[in-house]
Amino acid sequence: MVRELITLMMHGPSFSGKSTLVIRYVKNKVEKMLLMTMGVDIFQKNVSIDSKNVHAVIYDLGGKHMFKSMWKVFLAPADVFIIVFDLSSPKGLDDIEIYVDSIFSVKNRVPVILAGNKCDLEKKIDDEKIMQVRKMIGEKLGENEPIPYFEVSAVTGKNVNRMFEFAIRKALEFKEK
Ligand SMILES: Nc1nc2c(ncn2[C@@H]2O[C@H](COP(=O)(O)OP(=O)(O)OP(=O)(O)O)[C@@H](O)[C@H]2O)c(=O)[nH]1
Ligand SMILES: [Mg+2]
Repeated sequence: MVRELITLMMHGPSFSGKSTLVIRYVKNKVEKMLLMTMGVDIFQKNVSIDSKNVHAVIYDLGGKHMFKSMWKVFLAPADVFIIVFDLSSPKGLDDIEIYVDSIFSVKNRVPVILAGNKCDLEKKIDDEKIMQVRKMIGEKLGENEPIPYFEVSAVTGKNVNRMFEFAIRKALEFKEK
């Protein structure tokens, strides 16, 4: 069976829940005892989307700034990025531009999706701030529109499958162009 290879890249601040989201999607379980990702972890999942068979390779980057020099190495093969931030932290979006700019240091046209995680907790970031970031990334991509946005929870599973499937569709479209 022919499978289309898609590379998804999880990026964004440490503690935003990237690894918890990936494990929720790939293994359908909540891993509560995770340590911070030391550099990168790589996961794989076979999925069928719109009657296409996809082999999704998911790079889960460590968000700590000490891994910054490694990001460049791993970012290159991405067909789509999911930038995750923590909705429950007032500082969740504060240094998001560091992650955004690291993408554009290796790529200039690639689908990017923004994910506000931990929507099971009290929301501490207002919609206006989120919209600003969506527009800022859209502009860097040379688009007039804000980038797509999902509010998700790795703990309850809300919107997790929807978001990953959306990302895979975007990646498939991108590769077909
Ligand atoms: N309440 C709640 N907690 C979450 C959720 N997702 C992750 N967490 C918690 O947030 C913390 C950080 O999660 P990780 O998945 O390790 O974060 P990360 O983004 O991978 O962090 P780095 O690997 O350092 O970049 C952990 O204590 C998780 O249990 C969520 O949706 N809701
Ligand atoms: Mg991690």
